[in-house]
Amino acid sequence: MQSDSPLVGVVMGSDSDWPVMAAAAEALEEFAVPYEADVVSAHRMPREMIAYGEQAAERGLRVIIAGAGGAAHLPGMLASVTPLPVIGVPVPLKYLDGLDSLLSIVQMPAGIPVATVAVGGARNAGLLAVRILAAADDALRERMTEFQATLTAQARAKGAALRDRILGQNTTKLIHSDIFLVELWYRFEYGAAGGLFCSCAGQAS
Ligand code: RP5
Repeated sequence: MQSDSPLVGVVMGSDSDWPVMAAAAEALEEFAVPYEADVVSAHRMPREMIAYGEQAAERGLRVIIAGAGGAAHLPGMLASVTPLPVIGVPVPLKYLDGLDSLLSIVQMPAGIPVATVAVGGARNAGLLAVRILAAADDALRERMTEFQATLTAQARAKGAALRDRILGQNTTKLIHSDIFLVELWYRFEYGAAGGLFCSCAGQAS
């Protein structure tokens, strides 16, 4: 939930990043982790961006999720002025499919880490922030473990459904090939008339 005492700051270079970044906020809400969301542009409001990074820890934030597109300097610049863990989300723009954003965020120099998720991977950024907080919070870690168990159950159910579907197709193929063999035998035993009877019977079934 958006909170007066947020633990996670979800920031982005522009409100146009929100359709991607909203998934990070949703993940935090699923785990009832208080967060704040805002636009903090590295290029258009650099002084405010630096102030945000410098004050984040003393304001009570514990993790920053920063998303940006194109020349995406926001996550790295925030990481350079805060001791908090920063998770970078490469936001894909109209050109270059987000590769520009990814490379701008991921290629940090030694000493200033940014944990970069996949292009458009804001949900994982939210889940990673939950895991970071959960490392020192038993109840939150328990919820993460339960969440992971639901993913396992879903994946198993998908496998079972797929196996059923394939089994169903193979059974149908077997039934068709059995009908074909019976028809061949009828033709052999009774000639064309028998074969005609069997074809009709096969179609009727
Ligand atoms: C980046 O420029 C922002 O993070 C956004 O992805 C991109 C475009 O911003 P707008 O022109 O839509 O404001 O800094």
